[in-house]
Amino acid sequence: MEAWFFENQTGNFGIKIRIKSVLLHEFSDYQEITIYDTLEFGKVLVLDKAVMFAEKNEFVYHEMLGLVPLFSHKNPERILIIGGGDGGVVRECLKNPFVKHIDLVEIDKKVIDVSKEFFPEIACKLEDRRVRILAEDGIEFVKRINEGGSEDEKYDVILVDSTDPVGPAEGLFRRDFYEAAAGSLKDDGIFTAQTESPFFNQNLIKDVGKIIKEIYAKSSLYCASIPVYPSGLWSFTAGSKKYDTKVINESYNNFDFGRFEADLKYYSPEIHSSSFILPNFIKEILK
Ligand code: AG3
Repeated sequence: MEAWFFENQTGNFGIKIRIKSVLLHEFSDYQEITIYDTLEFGKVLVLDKAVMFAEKNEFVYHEMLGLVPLFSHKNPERILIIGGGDGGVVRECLKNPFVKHIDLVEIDKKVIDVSKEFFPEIACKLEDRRVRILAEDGIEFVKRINEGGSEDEKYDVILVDSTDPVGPAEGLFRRDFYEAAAGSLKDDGIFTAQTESPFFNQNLIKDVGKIIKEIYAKSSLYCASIPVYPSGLWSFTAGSKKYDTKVINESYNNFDFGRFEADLKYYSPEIHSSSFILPNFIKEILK
């Protein structure tokens, strides 16, 4: 008998993926976690009925969230990732030659554990000595640093790898979080968050874009295509205190991107700059 997984991506639209088997189904303290083995995309991680990634195309999202901000920063040594317990963004950040330390603050330890077990190629760098994993609430974490953190504790780059703005991630789309995150960055820091679909989440993109523009000297939005996400087109919003995130920093002039050829399946210097070229309807959202 054929078995299918359905995600209702909006009230009126969804995707279905034919599944071979259910590898895991359980409830953590925060959410429902399901892992399917599928015919088209390999293993798929689903949180609260929303697809987080599929093995066959996770590289797009993880490379674009991890590498665009890092390669526009002169020397991103200290990185904070909020969410991202699967380790995909950690794996990408460690491709940047300057990274010395990554704090991964994931509220749901269960996501980290199941990712290590079922997605070793994504979670592969979680044990790296440069990575510290903290199973706690990212909002509380940045508030603490913002209120009492020393300069050394602050970050060069903060990345938000969250689920949709419902359930545990809701607060990660709110102004108080964005302000505390900005206060947890160094004077030339860069903030980047995944900001959902330009087709289905226009209000969210508009609201987040407005807040980020108010907080940072420079703000921008870039996109990438992710087949398993709602509408397939995905957005990332970046705020920067100093650097232009649209351009690769001069400090990488001699960096050999080719040496990652086997590893970089989406990102390249050309993709970096072209992902900021937006169709008119997205420019309109940001006006
Ligand atoms: N985080 C963003 C997933 C959002 C997808 N939304 C949906 N399917 N409705 C992915 C986490 C990967 N590290």
